Amino acid sequence: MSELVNAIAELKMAEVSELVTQKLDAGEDPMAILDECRQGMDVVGDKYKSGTYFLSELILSGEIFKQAMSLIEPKMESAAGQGDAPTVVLGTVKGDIHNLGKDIVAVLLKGAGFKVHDLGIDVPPKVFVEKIKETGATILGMSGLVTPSFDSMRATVEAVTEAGLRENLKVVIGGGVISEQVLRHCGADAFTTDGLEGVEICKRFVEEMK
Ligand code: B12
Repeated sequence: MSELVNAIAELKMAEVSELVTQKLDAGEDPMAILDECRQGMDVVGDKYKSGTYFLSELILSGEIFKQAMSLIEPKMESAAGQGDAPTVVLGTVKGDIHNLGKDIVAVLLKGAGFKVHDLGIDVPPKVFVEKIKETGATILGMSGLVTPSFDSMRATVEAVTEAGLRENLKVVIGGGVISEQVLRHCGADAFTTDGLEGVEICKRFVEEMK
């Protein structure tokens, strides 16, 4: 386990900031630093699952991650490259309040030239539908980290279909717990557990829709 992964896993806020700053100053790839932070969060998640950590530690880990992100984010926008691309409606689905991963994806997509409408967290299907109608978005990105979010994603895809919008819309879902099985369950077009891959998927969508 790297020093940074360990510092996050051990919830050492000051040490995390110090290590991230050192790495950025040394010219390390911001995405690689982000990935280490993400690995640290996975360890926190495992500790929570096994009963070593409780909700308070989970909350603290979120704050530590946010602080690390505030240092990494300014360096990230150019990491995904520039380009011309259409509108993405993005949000964390109903019943889920995890926003850290979604926020990263928003930054990466913007960096890649996409216009992003971020609806925030706990977003009901009809709010996604309204925003897609309003903006004419051709890509829908949904984030979900808890099991109940799978049904919300499915309900959102159904709502979009009922509104007659599905034909001209590509749907990508993401989040640490998302899998091929979830993809099939909710009827999306692609899934990922990695933000940069999410950007590549959206770029692919653009090519496919041409
Ligand atoms: C931090 C955290 C919290 C924080 C969130 C703070 C915040 N502001 O987001 C708080 C404390 C609020 C929280 C609450 C809860 N949490 Co929580 N949490 C976590 C933890 C430790 C880290 C999540 C995280 O931010 N990771 C870092 C980000 C960067 O990674 P990411 O989200 O995967 O995002 C990346 C990719 O997946 C992708 N991506 C993400 N979204 C999208 C979307 C698109 C469109 C694309 C293309 C890509 C993409 O890009 C990102 C960058 O690479 C995870 C453990 C884990 N291993 O994930 C548990 C975890 C997700 N939580 C869990 C649980 C159970 C809960 C609670 C139910 C706890 C409780 N008893 O109340 C509540 C849920 C409340 C709710 N209704 O949503 C479980 C979920 C288990 C399950 N399968 O249901 C986990 C897995 C922990 C565990 N192992 O048990 N949590």
